[in-house]
Amino acid sequence: MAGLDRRQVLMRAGLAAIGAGLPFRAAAEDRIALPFGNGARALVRYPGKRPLIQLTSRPPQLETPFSVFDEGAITPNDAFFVRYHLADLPLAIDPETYRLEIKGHVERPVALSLADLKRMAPMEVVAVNQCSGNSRGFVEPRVAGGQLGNGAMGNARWTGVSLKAVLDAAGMKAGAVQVAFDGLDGPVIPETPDFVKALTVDHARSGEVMLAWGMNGQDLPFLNGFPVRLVVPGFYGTYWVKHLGAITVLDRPFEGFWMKSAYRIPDTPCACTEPGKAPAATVPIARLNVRSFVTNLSDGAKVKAGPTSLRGIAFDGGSGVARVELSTDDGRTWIPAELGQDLGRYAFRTWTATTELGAGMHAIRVRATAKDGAGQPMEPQWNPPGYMRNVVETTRIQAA
Ligand SMILES: Nc1nc2c(c(=O)[nH]1)N[C@H]1C(S)=C(S)[C@@H](COP(=O)(O)O)O[C@H]1N2
Ligand SMILES: [Mo]
Repeated sequence: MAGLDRRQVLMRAGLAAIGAGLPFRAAAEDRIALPFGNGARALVRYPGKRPLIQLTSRPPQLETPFSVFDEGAITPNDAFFVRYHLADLPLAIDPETYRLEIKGHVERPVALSLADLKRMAPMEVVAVNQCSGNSRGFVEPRVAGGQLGNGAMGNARWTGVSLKAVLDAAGMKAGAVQVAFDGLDGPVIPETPDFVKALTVDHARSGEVMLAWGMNGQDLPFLNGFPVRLVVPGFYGTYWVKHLGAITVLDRPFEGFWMKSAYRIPDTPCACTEPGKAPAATVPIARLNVRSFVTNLSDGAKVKAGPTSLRGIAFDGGSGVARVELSTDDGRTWIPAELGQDLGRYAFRTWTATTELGAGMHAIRVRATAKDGAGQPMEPQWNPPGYMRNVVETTRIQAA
């Protein structure tokens, strides 16, 4: 393999292994149990990743072990979760010949190389990518779909160019209403609809949506969208199209399966329905709701009685975290946590608190309130696809 350095050779070999659908199965002891029925999972190691929790192997779907979120506000690239819908992954992308097409309802269709994109004015944002179905495994009554714990989320510093600048290079024509994004992955059988997502023209031109090639100061890992992915701060991961191949400006709303039929939520203020009930009307999923987690103690942990340090993370869809509070008395009283460094309104916000725990069992509840006033419900809300779970989380702890 002339012209390739050792790292590239290793990467090629790893990609070939992903393509061959190798199970990457770890030793039998490398298994964990997520805390719900049928929660037994293998921890597997993919190229460029530390051992992650495997949901499926074809396509690869990997969840971040929750302890990673206690390492800091930034989720390391090798621990970042992976989600694909389609098993035909674009393993042979050559960054030299890669082109991103901008076409459709534009004055001048263009095909930009990675070098072209990197010559444009760069921008950065720290933002949370969270799958709509994160935490679905906890939903009761249970719903169909990937039974995820809380690890289908991550927070990274994304580097790239603004989508607006790229659209301006092609010149949108009057009458454009939406912009569609197609990744280079595809279905293995032609009956499966290709993964294409769309944003409104106003959102696409907001200046916040990015074409990112960098993640935490490095190239995007292959499994997180190499060489270029969409970053839609504040919006669920489904819009963050990986391995971007084509951007198409449309003069009518996009009607493809992944917008029209999938990733839709009840058109109600809570995005919820009565458990078991189908919604009367649905809309495409959009912004993240507010969530918070304890990261340093897991459910069932044992601690020494006395002052106990707690820490964790909180985030929302872009208004920013106003406050985080803790309760040890089933939500009757709440004590404020101290917020950590502010990495921007789309980022994880770390928090710390100390509480006095006498000997015995304790249920620690954590809730965040966003700057737009939104909070978290004490009781879980339900919808048929199991999206947007944001109940106040409870961590049971034994102090002795
Ligand atoms: N090309 C492509 N992009 C995609 C997807 C996909 O299946 N193919 N899945 C989306 C979904 S549903 C999520 S949650 C995020 C996950 O991003 P990650 O794999 O980098 O964690 O990718 C999004 N982008
Ligand atoms: Mo997702």
